Amino acid sequence: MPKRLRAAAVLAAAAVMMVGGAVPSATAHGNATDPPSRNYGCWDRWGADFQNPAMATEDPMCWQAWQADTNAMWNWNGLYRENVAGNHQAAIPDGQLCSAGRTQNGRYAAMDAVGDWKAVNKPRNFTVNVYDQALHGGDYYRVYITKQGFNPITQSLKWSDLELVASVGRTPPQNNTVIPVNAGSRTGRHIVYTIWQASHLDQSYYFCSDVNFTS
Ligand SMILES: [Cu+2]
Repeated sequence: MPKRLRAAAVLAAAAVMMVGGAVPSATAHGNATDPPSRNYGCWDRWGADFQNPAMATEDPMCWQAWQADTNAMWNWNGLYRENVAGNHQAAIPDGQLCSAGRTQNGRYAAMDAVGDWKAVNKPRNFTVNVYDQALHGGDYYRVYITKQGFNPITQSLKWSDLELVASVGRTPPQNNTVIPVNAGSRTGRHIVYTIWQASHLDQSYYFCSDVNFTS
């Protein structure tokens, strides 16, 4: 959608919210912005140029995601499930971790595609930034990283591939929650998997971020 139309759509959504008195959580949530999750990264890199055919070769995993469902990027802040009651592993089957179990009628299913997603370089000590656009706050945040030996370019992500490396408890509403993470002795390509349990209701977010550990 051209930028002008996107702005109009945002205004229209805002008008509906004001008329209906709906809570902002209906349209504004959040995502992991650094290291960027798959759908946030694709929106950030290509949102203003998503029909550029160069994406097919420069950023093929984003290309397949845009072809599959542009709404996964326009709704970059909506990758969540509700009423999971903390049973994340029961709610999300192996192979569907990056789409939150094909949540929202499969809108984010392309995030589960196995391949060479763009990865950002990180040192072993780094931070995960979760952008809480809607100021939900958090009951907790949990950060997992794939075990050394897992190859995100060729393997589908399972729960058993992950190790918990950081967790944060109750967090007041704030736009950016910065979580320090130590990746241990990991090297090379990995997936950082972040769960954000929002506080305003039982709303759980799941983010796959592709990284390359360089030190
Ligand atoms: Cu929300």
